[in-house]
Amino acid sequence: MARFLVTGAAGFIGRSIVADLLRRGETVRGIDNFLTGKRENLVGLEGIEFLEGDLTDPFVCMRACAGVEIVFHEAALASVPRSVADPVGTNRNCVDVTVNLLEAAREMGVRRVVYAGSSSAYGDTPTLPKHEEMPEHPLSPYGVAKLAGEHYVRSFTRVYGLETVVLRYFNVFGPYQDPASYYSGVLAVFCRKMLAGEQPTIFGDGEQSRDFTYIDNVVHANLLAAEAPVERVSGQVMNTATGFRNTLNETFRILRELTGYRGDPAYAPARPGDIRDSQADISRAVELLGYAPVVDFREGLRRTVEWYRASGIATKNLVRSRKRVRRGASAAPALA
Ligand code: UD2
Repeated sequence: MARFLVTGAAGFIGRSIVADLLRRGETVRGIDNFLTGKRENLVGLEGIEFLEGDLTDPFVCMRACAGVEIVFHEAALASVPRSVADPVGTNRNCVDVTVNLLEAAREMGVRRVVYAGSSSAYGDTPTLPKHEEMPEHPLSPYGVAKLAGEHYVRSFTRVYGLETVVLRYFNVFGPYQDPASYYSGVLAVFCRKMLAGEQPTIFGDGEQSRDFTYIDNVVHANLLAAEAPVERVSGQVMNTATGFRNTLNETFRILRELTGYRGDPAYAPARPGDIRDSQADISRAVELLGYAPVVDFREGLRRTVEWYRASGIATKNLVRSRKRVRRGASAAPALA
């Protein structure tokens, strides 16, 4: 019987948490419906008990939670622009799924749920850095959905006594992040394109900034959140980030050095729902979890570029898109 359940186990963040748990010798169950998760992300994770299933089905949630002590809830339909295009799908895969999972966790006697929140909950408030006491003003349907999930999570602590921790992730990046969709995180897209010698596009003037957080920091925070004493952390919301920020223009310049790309970026109009600046105050996670970033932005970018280079993803996509062009097909809309 598995001690841990990781939802969204075939996604970038879920698979990274699973890998760390396995390294520690833990027993792990993973679940994914492959809506955005990738089967190839499960390679190397053969030690887990894997369920293919959709958490919009309450019975699937019950099966997933059976016998489990701690849940890391990473499953979601991420992306601000995707939520602008499909708010209903985002709500279903972020909010409905979370309520179903919490209800199953309660019924099946799960002790603790660690929830993947999002910095998008803060929305476009000018105050920097963002701290957890600030009123949230989510702008995109995605931000609203992730915040609604947080409220459900905290309600299940107050009303039913389920132990919960909300970690508000700030722009996570690193190995295994899907680089091939229009909805992919910007750093994954830029790494793929720049390694393939393709021109990346910056939406807006490039002076928007993010607290880009390397995946190892997020995995570290999750493990701390699972282990921390209940009286200290249950029902709490904590930023999970580095506490710094970089503009996209700065980030492009660092990536140019790391990838060897020689061109300039293209600029296109800003995307609707986009937030200008984001930077976390991480003092609450430091105080309550003993959290500290383990890998800084630049080192994280270096490792990420090396991973994409070694994985051959950039070149594979390049070959595929060249074949499509030769066959006369139009570029697949999934490729950013
Ligand atoms: C939001 C959340 C983040 C996470 C993520 C999940 C904020 C501040 N952050 O990330 O914590 O939940 O959603 O999807 O709300 N961009 C380009 N070119 C591209 C792709 C993106 O310029 O090819 C821009 C984009 O317009 C934005 C920035 O890069 O200004 C970051 O975009 P993103 O999609 O990587 O992440 P973001 O900030 O929406």
